[in-house]
Amino acid sequence: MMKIAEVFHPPEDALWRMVKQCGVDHVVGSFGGAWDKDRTPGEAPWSYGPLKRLKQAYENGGFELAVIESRPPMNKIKLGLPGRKEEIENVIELIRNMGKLKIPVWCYEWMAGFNWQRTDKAIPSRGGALVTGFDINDVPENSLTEFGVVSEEALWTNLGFFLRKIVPIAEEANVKLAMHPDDPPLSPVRGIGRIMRSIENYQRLLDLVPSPVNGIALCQGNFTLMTDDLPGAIRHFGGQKKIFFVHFRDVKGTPQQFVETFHDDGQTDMAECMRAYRDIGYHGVCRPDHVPTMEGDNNDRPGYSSIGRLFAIGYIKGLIDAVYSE
Ligand SMILES: [Mn+2]
Repeated sequence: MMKIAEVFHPPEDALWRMVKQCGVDHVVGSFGGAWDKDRTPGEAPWSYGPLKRLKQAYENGGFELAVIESRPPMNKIKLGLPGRKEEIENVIELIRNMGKLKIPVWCYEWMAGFNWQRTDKAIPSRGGALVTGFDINDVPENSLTEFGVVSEEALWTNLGFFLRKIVPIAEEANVKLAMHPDDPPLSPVRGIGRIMRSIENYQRLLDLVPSPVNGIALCQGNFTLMTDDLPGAIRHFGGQKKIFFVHFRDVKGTPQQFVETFHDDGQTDMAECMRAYRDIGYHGVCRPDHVPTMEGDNNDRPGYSSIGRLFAIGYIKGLIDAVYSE
């Protein structure tokens, strides 16, 4: 059965307890932060000690660590720049330590230069709740980054190089590699190619280095912009046993122009998605991912409002109960 997780980092706070009160028992972990008083200067957060203490901190709060969604620096790997060898060594250390600690899934992504992009992070939605959005017309034309123009083929080449190094390590450690899509799923953005942006390209990823550990973080907000048939895509990849992690969320619009939405207010048939996860036998976790900022919360972290998360958890719990009892 699909399980719900939330993402936060130690130390335990009110959000942890609210999420626990909603009946959530799993967490998506992120490392770093000043909470770890035992970390020695120069000790990487992905080394064994800090990772073990991270897992323990979550367990002390009543949460099982299901996924790591942090990454060591990887930009040189993605761009094929000098120094990528050291970056790959860090990823190898992370994967091996996750294996030792039995943390089953690592969520990574292939967005070079910069991560998710929005052109507005305070768009009024239902009842005045605030959501983020993207409009290609609001991206300045001369907005190249310091990395200049980066081709999609270069990104594929570097991804293949990376996977041929990492997949054998992940197989040995029994850690699944879950590739998160580009957000927005559009190419290029600011001169940098984006390859994790279509159903076909995801199939190419899986075929690039075939392995039971080479798979997908199915972020619905992006995948639903790639296809008119998201449930069909879930069945397509789920049939190959390639979905390792789910971001359960929705949007309205196109890759060029979209806004995020409440879970019950987007363009996707969420119930049919849940039926697809049920039918493929998905037993991993989902997390709500981006949620609207609701009354009573500030918009300091757009997409991660505490109250918005509670609505999302309740919605997903109801959907799970309904669909799995059909
Ligand atoms: Mn996502």
